[in-house]
Amino acid sequence: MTLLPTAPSTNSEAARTAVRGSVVVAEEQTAGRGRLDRSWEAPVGAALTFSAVVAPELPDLHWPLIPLAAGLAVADAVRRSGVIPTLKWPNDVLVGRGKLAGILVERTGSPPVAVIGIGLNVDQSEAELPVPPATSLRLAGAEAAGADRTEVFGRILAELTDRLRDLRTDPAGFVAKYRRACGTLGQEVEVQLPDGSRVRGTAETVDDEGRLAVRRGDGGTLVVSAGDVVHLRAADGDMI
Ligand code: BT5
Repeated sequence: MTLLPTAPSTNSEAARTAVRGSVVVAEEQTAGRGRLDRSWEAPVGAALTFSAVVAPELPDLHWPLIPLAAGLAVADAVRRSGVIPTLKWPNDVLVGRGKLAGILVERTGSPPVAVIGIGLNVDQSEAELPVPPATSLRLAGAEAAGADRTEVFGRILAELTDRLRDLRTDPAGFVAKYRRACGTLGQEVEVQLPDGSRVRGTAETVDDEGRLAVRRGDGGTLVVSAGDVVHLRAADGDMI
């Protein structure tokens, strides 16, 4: 494990050397990255920001399940801090409406490795969080011991190892577990596709390749492999 006081992005740092089995942790990221050129912001020392390099030994078909496995690992790890997380497809970890953790998985090298980047808000106050709705373990009511960064870090790595093993040995069982944990299913959603278009419908299921199936108003089903999902909340008009 490499612990850096500062790095532009732990994903970029981990991908530079791409040593399988390595983990790069940074106390501060100066150019933390989200998906689609978005940024990840966290104050020094209040969050967990790290990237693990793994050689998952999976068929290409199952690589899209890796981010889902990372989301599930984080959700299971933080549950033991006393908070109740839900997963928003594909891999946002929420508590209530607030985003607690973000995940960025990148594939690099030949033979390929997966760089699994995780940003988890641990000790931020309300003022230290960016918009849109975001939360931290502390704000979500984690017990003091549950919000210990070293402890949570260890739990996430252990869960991640287990979920990646599930992916290899029982991918269908893994997806079944993911479906049970995914708060998106059954919700009215709006999906923003990579080309910028938007589709509304009901999130029905996640298929064995990790894609989200959305039933549109006209009865047709759209299968989405990449995109951003907004949960539409008819009751209060709110979206997350
Ligand atoms: C993600 O992207 O959620 C993936 C974030 C991955 C960050 C980790 S940190 C370690 C590793 N090294 C990196 O450089 N990255 C990874 P996306 O779904 O695109 O969401 C990005 C959006 O989340 C931003 O546009 C903001 O709106 C919001 N955001 C930024 N920082 C946040 C935070 N600390 N908490 C909650 N939301 C945040």
